[in-house]
Amino acid sequence: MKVKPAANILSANDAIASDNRRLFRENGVFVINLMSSPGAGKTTLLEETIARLSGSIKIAVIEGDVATSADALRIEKTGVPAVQINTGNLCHLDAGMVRSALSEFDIKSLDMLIVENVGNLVCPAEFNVGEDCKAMLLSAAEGDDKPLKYPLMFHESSALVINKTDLIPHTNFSLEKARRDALSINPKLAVFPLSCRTGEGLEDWCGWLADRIGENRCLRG
Ligand SMILES: Nc1nc2c(ncn2[C@@H]2O[C@H](COP(=O)(O)OP(=O)(O)O)[C@@H](O)[C@H]2O)c(=O)[nH]1
Ligand SMILES: [Mg+2]
Repeated sequence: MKVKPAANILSANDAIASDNRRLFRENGVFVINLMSSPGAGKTTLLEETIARLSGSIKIAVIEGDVATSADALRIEKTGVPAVQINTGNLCHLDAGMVRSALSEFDIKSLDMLIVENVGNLVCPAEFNVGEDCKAMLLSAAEGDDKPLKYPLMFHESSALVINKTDLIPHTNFSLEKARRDALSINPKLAVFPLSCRTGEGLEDWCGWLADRIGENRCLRG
């Protein structure tokens, strides 16, 4: 029986991720890899972000789920192109899967490609897909102990969205503890507490994204 060491799988993935990154750079598209546990609100955040940014920024979305096209259908309703990847039993998207979806888009016309990863707090952080940055969503309903229990996700991300702040009064979630613990793992994290339900805080998050896209345009001419 042949056993493939995990290190080989990761380095094979990194080689494809480098190719993806080159393609994104050549075409001037900013790519963000969005990660969270299932139900934290990734697709809702994308719907709200698209509603605020798609007037001035050309966006496309790759949706990763174990099964169904439900999330890609939700995104298509916003008017933004979306491709669904079903991973079967796999708990993350890898660079090859993202690569296989790219032919569905006119990459050159895009400012930003958002990859919504499979809902999982472990594996997505281990696989680069060629993104410029990773962002992580934690919802108030999940508990404020998650940064310390799943540190890699927080360590690898450039931004942390703390979603469902409207639910905080109904939980024992401490925004301050979640923020403090996340920053202890990664002091460079940009933290955005917000509620996709009420809209509170969404402006700051969208402003951060727009700034990243602006920097990307300058960098790539
Ligand atoms: N109360 C509340 N519910 C939210 C918020 N954001 C998302 N949800 C709900 O959380 C559930 C999961 O959202 P979804 O976007 O599908 O999560 P995903 O699995 O991470 O993509 C849905 O029922 C959403 O309506 C929020 O800010 N507040
Ligand atoms: Mg989703």
